[in-house]
Amino acid sequence: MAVTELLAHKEQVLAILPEFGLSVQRLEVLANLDAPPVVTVLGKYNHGKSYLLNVLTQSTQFSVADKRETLALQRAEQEGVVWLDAPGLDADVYQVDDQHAQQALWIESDVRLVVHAIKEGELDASELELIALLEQDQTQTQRQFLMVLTQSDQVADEITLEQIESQIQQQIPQQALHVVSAARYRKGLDYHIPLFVEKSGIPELQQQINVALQQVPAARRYEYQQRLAQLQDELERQKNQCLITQAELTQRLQHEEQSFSADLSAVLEQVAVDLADVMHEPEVDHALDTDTIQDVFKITAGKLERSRLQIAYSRACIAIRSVLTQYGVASLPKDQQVGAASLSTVMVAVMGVSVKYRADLRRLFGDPAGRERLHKDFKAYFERSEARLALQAQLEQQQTQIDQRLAALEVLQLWGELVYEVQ
Ligand SMILES: Nc1nc2c(ncn2[C@@H]2O[C@H](COP(=O)(O)OP(=O)(O)O)[C@@H](O)[C@H]2O)c(=O)[nH]1
Ligand SMILES: [Mg+2]
Repeated sequence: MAVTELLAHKEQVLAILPEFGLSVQRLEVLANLDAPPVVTVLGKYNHGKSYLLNVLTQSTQFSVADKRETLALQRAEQEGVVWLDAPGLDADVYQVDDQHAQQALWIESDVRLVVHAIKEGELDASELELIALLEQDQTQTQRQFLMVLTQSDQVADEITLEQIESQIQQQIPQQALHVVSAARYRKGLDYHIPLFVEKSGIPELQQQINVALQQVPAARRYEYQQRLAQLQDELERQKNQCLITQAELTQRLQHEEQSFSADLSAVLEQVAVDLADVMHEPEVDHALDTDTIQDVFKITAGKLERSRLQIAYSRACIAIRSVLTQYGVASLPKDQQVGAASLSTVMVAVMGVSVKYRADLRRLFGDPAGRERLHKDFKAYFERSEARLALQAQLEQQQTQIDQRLAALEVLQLWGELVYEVQ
């Protein structure tokens, strides 16, 4: 039941936290409370992993050879414990069957036995790297591993053995070393020589493994909670980051709107002041004079007045346009644009194509209601300007991301309740 729930919702979590794929897979394993504990041997090939497993399981089911034998995972279940023989740790083998090794190492196993043949001397870089990872993992998740130095019978004398052992101890001071000879143990059994069995180190190792196995249920519970908490922390962190970005965007939107409004009002007021003279109704308005055919090449009072109005109007337009340009409100929204670029400007859309008469100027700029209408119209185009819409879209995107993270957090909450009743 619980495992099914995990499977049903894990994609929702993985979609947001793809880098936690391994952790989610491990959670799935841990969610299966009835699963038997899993012991895995790890180490370089030919160091005696399979042989050791055969001895520990008192069987011959793991294939032993002097060549690269174990390429795939081999598995045996015995008395409620699953034993896994992982492929060799060596770089080339590791690449071929990396999947299997990773699966065994990080996803399936509860107890790891790191096997190193003592006759090979010190641990090499790849072994040390693995041990560092395992130490880190153990600290974080309480998942255990044991260091097993095998084939002790292959070392010439006791002094050499101790020398190598102390060298290795210096390399990994935190770890207890379990020195064993699986061959000696087997010989002891086969030929009924108890001293060989005793001296093989295998009974002590078995005991240590048993201790580790007894701790598995508690360790699993701890690991489950740890991993869940880690995912939760990451989701919370991301959600909070989105909230901060969202607040910043909202503030920016508000700030820009206020400052656009203020600048626009200021320029419209200034235009009204600048045009006051021109808008003032004279006793005789020559602008209204109609010119006759004889006046074509003459400078008339009507022409002079009309050009005065037009120049004043142009100045007003330039002042307003500079504010629009400053806020990126030069062109119409895409859906309103027409073929002629000049007609696609916000100025033309709001002001009309031309203004010739004093009454027009008064209507547009002189009357507070006229200025208010201009303000409203320009503001509407401001709200639909490209930069503004992009900001709005960003804001919505943040909300989507927040919602996704909240939903994933609910899934995790459920995982906690379903499996170990994590609060
Ligand atoms: N003398 C001796 N040989 C061993 C011992 N353990 C393994 N071997 C031999 O070492 C070789 C490699 O062992 P194997 O278990 O296949 O190594 P793996 O590749 O790590 O699984 C085989 O020939 C085994 O017989 C041991 O304790 N003593
Ligand atoms: Mg093997």
